[in-house]
Amino acid sequence: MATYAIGDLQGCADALERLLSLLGFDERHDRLWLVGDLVNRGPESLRTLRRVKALGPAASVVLGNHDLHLLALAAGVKRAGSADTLSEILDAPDAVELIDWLRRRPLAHSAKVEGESFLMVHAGVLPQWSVEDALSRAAEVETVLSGQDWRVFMADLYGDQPNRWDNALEGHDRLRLIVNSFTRLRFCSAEGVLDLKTKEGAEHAPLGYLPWFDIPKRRADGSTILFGHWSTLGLVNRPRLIGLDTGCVWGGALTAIRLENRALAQVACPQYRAPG
Ligand SMILES: [Mn+2]
Repeated sequence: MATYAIGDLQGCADALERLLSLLGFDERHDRLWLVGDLVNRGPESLRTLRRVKALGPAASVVLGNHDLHLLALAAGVKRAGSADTLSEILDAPDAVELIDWLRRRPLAHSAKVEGESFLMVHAGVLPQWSVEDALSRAAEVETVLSGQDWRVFMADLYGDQPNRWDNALEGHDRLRLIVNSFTRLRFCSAEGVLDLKTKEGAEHAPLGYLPWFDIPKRRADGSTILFGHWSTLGLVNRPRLIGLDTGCVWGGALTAIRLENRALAQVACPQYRAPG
């Protein structure tokens, strides 16, 4: 049995199949961890979503910002942008099942693999949060998103404020900051103020900000954190940190890492260009 973590798919179903073949992945024995952003921008979001859902308990998935965007479109609280490639999902005969499955995925996933503790999120973990804090805050959102009133929650999800964690935050402000931290974070200050504007690599940190994982005395550093979302950062493979977004949909590569021994596997991906 092997446990493989794979970076942002963004609808690149062909790359996923090629990578699974390269790994010799066997869903009866092996496990797949996916860092989120299963869909959007790429060519085959519907095929990708169906494939991952069909893996059942063999796949552990956390939600990314593009997955949430799909949920917002399905909830009718946002309109598709020109670069979105999600209409085939919304128009599919199994759209309801796919959306209901997706909104029941977590924001954070933790497990031990051969004695090592791993925590998987899409983008980042605020430096003020321990692993236990992160899991309990993720659970607050998961309860709402998997419940009856998830569309109401989606309608109030978007925005960049508040931009700093405070345990006294309540209601949708609290949930919005939790979601932004897990699914959009790249840079923050030592005090935990989020910068949600800068999308370039680590050398482009705004003054007073650092990549979230380089903030000194980060409280969740007892677990190895797996994340994606940051394609301009490229592959990160440090003692307690693994970043897996290697820009598959942008003509980069799709990367897998075997958690038992950190063996890497990659397939090259053609840059997707939308027709027309
Ligand atoms: Mn993302």
